[in-house]
Amino acid sequence: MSCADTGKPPPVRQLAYVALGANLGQPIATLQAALQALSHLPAARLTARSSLYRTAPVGLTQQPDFINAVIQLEIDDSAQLSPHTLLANLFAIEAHFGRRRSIPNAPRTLDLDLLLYGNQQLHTAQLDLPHPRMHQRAFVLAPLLEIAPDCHIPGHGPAVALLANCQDQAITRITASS
Ligand code: PH2
Ligand code: MG
Ligand code: MG
Repeated sequence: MSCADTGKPPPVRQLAYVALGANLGQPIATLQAALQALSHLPAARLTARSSLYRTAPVGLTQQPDFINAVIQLEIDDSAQLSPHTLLANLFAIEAHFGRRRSIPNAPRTLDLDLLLYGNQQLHTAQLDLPHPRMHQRAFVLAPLLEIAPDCHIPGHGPAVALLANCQDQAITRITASS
């Protein structure tokens, strides 16, 4: 039955974006398995995934290259999946893949960062939205633009213009998106 048949307004949907990163263990296999786990998140549909990228480490440079990707999630407002609950679900997947938290920017088996949740701008102890460094990182912006070419980052502007400022950061696309 369509929404028109019920007389109810169509559900309001939010798009959220999550960055995946790994540089310990078997990063490609981990990201592929993590994509499977992310496709089973409660109350969110995985609606697009970028290619995988091999990227030079940003920040702490004496560590292995990363494999990075970005996914899009579609969330019905009726699902009442708050950004904080989504974040908790992402942390549970990180833990499942053996993530241990030590110093900031340390090598990791799996990092899942909530980048955007609709146009929300939010600053709490647990979560900042948009992700506070995403606008400076080619390893986030390039895969994001692959699946959301018109993306605007609240407070920073069009992602395409922001990526142009990151040309010194080495990234290579290694697999096709699907
Ligand atoms: N994550 C970081 C710090 N530096 N560099 C690359 N290339 N990819 C990452 O995912 C990454 C990083 C902190 O989360
Ligand atoms: Mg991160
Ligand atoms: Mg993180």
